[in-house]
Formats: sequence, structure tokens, C-alpha cells
Amino acid sequence: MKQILLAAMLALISGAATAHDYRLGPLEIKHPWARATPKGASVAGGYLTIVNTGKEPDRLVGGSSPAAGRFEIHEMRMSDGMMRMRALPKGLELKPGATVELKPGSYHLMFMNLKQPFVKGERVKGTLTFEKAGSIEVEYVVEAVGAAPAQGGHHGH
Ligand SMILES: [Cu+2]
Repeated sequence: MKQILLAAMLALISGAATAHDYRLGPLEIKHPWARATPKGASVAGGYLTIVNTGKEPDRLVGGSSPAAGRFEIHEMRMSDGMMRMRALPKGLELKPGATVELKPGSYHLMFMNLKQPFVKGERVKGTLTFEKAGSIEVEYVVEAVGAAPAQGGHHGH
């Protein structure tokens, strides 16, 4: 009996360790990841899910990463029959109770002026800044170049 309990506890602990989620006040930040870059690439996309469990709206207003000279919040949108991306200078609104998914083909984070390639399996550090909740340090797990776990349009980088 004791051994079964121990095994169950170990499973719980390792499960928690791989979950890779963060919490900042009422905000849950789930599984930040970035796309691995081919040689010579200067930009990489970053993705994560934010859940606002609070009763007040908040806003993702920016961030930074020591791995990139510049960091922006982008959206992808169809215009003139083409997928284009643009920076969101005011950031991304997080309505109370809303889940906002940053994923390929949609909202995403943009690491620009990369200081080194993003290599699959490594982690990239970064900071995310929210209008009300403040700042938090997160780590992005780097996944394969072609990784696109979510459905949606193809993102060029
Ligand atoms: Cu972009």
C-alpha cells in the first residue's frame, strides 16, 4: 500500500514538473514555447496561452528576452487574400474569464534580431509584462521548426 502511494506521489510530482505553467495574480500562463529557427534566421515566433481568471480586464503589453534584440506582440490577419502580420502596439486585451491563445497563424510573440539560433529542446528565457498584473519571467521551450500543435494558417516563420 505504501509503495503504491509513493508511486502515485512521484507521478504527481513529475507531472507538475513537466506542466510548465506560470501564474501571475489572476493570470495563468500556459506552456510558453518558441519555434526552432533555421540557420541564419533573425526572427522566431513565440506562443503560449493566457487565461484571465480575474474579474478585471488586463492586457499583455510587452516583454523582452535576452536572446533577442527586440520583442513584439503580433497578429496574423488575412488581407487582400494574403496572411500578413503586424505588431500590436497596444498589446493584447485579456478580458475577464477569457482564454487567449497565441499560436501559429494567429496572435504570437515575435523574437527579433536573434542573438543565437533557437535550438530544439533548449529553453529561452524571457519576461512578459502585463498592464495590471506586472511582469513575470518565463521560459519558452523550443520546439521543432515545423511544429504547429494548433490548427490554423501557416505562419511564415
Ligand atoms: Cu510575427
